[in-house]
Amino acid sequence: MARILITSALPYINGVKHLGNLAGSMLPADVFARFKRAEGHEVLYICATDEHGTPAELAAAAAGQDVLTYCQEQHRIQHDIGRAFGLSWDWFGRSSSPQNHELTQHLANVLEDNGLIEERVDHMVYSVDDRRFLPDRYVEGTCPHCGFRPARGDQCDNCGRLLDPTDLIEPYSTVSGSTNIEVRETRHLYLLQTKLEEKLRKWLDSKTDFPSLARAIANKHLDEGLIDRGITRDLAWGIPVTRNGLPRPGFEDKVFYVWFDAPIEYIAATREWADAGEGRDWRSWWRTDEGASDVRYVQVMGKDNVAFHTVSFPATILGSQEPWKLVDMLKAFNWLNWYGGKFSTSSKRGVFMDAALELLPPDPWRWYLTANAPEGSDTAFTWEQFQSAVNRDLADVFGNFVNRILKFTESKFEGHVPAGGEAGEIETRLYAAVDEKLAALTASLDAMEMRKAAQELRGLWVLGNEYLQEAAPWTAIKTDQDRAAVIVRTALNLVALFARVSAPFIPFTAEKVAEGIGDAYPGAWPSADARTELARLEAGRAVHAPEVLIRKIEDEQVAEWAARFGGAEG
Ligand code: B3M
Ligand code: ZN
Repeated sequence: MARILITSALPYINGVKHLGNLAGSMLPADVFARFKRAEGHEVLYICATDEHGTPAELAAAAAGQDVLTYCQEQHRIQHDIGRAFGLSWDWFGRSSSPQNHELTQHLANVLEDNGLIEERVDHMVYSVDDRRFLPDRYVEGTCPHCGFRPARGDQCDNCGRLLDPTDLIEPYSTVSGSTNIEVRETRHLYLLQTKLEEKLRKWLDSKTDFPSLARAIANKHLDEGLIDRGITRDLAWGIPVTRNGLPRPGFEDKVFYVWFDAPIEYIAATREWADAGEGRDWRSWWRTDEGASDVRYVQVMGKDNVAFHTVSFPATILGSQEPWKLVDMLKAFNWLNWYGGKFSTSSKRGVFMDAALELLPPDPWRWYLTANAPEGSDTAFTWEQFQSAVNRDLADVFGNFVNRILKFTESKFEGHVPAGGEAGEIETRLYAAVDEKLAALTASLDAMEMRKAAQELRGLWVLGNEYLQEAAPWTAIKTDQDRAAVIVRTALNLVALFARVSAPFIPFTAEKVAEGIGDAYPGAWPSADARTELARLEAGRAVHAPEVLIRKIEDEQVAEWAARFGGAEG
């Protein structure tokens, strides 16, 4: 049994996330967490809302709320929606927690003790009309690298480069739209990443089992050359800047930059988890001198977050010279797009997590988003693809198999697992095929190849249908009761097996199936020994067909949703 720490990128507090956010971080992390728990490992899946920085302030202002109230409300909302989607976080924290304040200030302090933080006089974008500095997203303009407009002050959404607000061409304030903008002097703390370049490269070179997307992005950022990064901002909302536990003179109106404190929240959230329950030890997950060297740490995120997790955050950790656990496996995703373009919060383009659950239960979404995860490249959501994934895979292949055999058992064997008979040649072939698919499914999940894993799972379901088709219990029962018993027993065992291996993907449906078959949920992950796995249910066990497992999506629904949420025309 291993100890596995999983974190998914922390969703920004500024409103309910869209399906693309879900598909590229929280959902795959959840599938992996459920799989690893089923295998019997000790898993800790940590997430949190990312509450600081300009997005929070801007969103609170737009909602007409003070930022504290706004964050509290939005945290609860995101928590509840995540749970409704079945996200099995062990803790869903808040980056504004006292634990994160303390740890962020601590790390800044040791970085400075180690000569890696420096105060610099900086030139920052200042809005004369708004009478304030405009950090990060308070200013937009044209990207100096690719010409995209509007690029945000912290990053260009088009070319992905990290930006400094003063880099922008023809900047304007997002507070007022004013272009009456000057560059003024202000003091900030800089993390001297240039001094850490060698250490970072050495560390990254050792991460040979990072999947290719993560490695490519990480190397690109290192090769572009590291720069010293400002880690404070002229903002009111955030973690106050201290030195040795006291307010830092000259920094009373400044806070740490959101991207400095957000990844630290992975650790702080684990501490929130420990503080909230008896007998929980956060240090054994994070301190390599207190047990965390045995932990396998897996991070999941969208591609735009990779640089922060392979350069900035490791710079903080390595620079501290304290024994903190670093990531072992970083799984990154491309974009899930909405038809040809992007999901967009402001123009209400695409489906958001709350709206999705008003249309359908979580499992159809979970299945589609996993089976079509934007892994190798960006992927586009379309209603037609979604409908087909739900109707063909879930309803026709999975649901149909489960219902067919359970209904048959109810009508011909009084709803009990039948006794008698010996497995024959068809079963022997089935065992071999199931062994192979199970091994492939397990390997894909281990490698976090989500699309492939979903394909292998679907392949298992197909084997069930093919087996029923070939063995034809409805014919056998007319002439050979024992033969029919073997087939039905084997198929019921397949149902039980499917419930266990489908649970990470479609937990709510899997639970109904497990209940129908009288099995514990969630069951243990099966061994790749189908002969044993398919002889598990004892004869005489009562089973029943569950109520509608998967409802098919009608063409009229697709038309209605496409009209309501926009689609091809967008
Ligand atoms: N909140 C950005 C995002 O949601 C950011 C991730 C933080 S991870 C420490 O894409
Ligand atoms: Zn650009």
